Amino acid sequence: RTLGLITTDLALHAPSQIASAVKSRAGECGASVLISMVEHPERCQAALQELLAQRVEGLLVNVPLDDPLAEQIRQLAAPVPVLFFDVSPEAKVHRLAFDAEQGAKLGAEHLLSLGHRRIALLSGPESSVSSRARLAGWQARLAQDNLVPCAMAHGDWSAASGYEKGHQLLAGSALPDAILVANDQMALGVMRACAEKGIAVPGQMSVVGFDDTADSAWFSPPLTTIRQAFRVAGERSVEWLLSGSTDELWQTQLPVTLVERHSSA
Ligand code: IPT
Repeated sequence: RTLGLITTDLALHAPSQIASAVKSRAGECGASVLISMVEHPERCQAALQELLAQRVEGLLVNVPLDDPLAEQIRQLAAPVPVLFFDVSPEAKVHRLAFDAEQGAKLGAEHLLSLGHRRIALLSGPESSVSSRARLAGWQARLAQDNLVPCAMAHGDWSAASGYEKGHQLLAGSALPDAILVANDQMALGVMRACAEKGIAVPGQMSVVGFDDTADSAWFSPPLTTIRQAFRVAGERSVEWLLSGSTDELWQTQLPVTLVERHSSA
């Protein structure tokens, strides 16, 4: 049995950990996985055609896609079922996704409970569905306490962009108390920027990430973050595709949790 995975850049930690989980669970089930990596969402159709030509019997798509493109891919693939990881809850497609709103809320509430009020946001790319959902979640939670972010920037998920945008957020005369970062790789870059400016984490600045990828416990200091259980997502997705009951619309939200380590105080 053969499945297909269309994924965004595997050099990023989260997609590579999802791909790894998909591969191992499929292997345990005696299935193989053909992986196609796309640099741009518009390349998904071509990747889809290639995988269909190789007779995959189910497809996983981990590329941030707006609703119309996701629905188009579902139609092009039919009758082969397609499960999406990174689409909005409104898309009429099979979806297995983490609760971005809850994750954002947990991160913001953690900082608020520590007494922080000057909170800066480092969001992901505006083109990403999940990045927009995390940003909206942060803003909504801050607004509940009548707060607005003291500064804001967008990175591209990479540590390099976290470093560059981190320096931007730290450039003003009044420093933030804390920074909410949309993923752990960017948080790594932010902590490097803090170190270069002699700003102590967590003494002078709290940093909270999002993902809890395998390396995040080894950052210095170990990163406080929102855990998305990538292994569980990979496993559940494969199990569903191989279950043979993929006719009914399947939309599952996976919970996220706050992992308190030492980058926040
Ligand atoms: C999302 C990650 O949180 C982020 O760090 C980045 O790697 C992004 O993927 C790449 O698209 S997780 C996704 C399943 C929403």
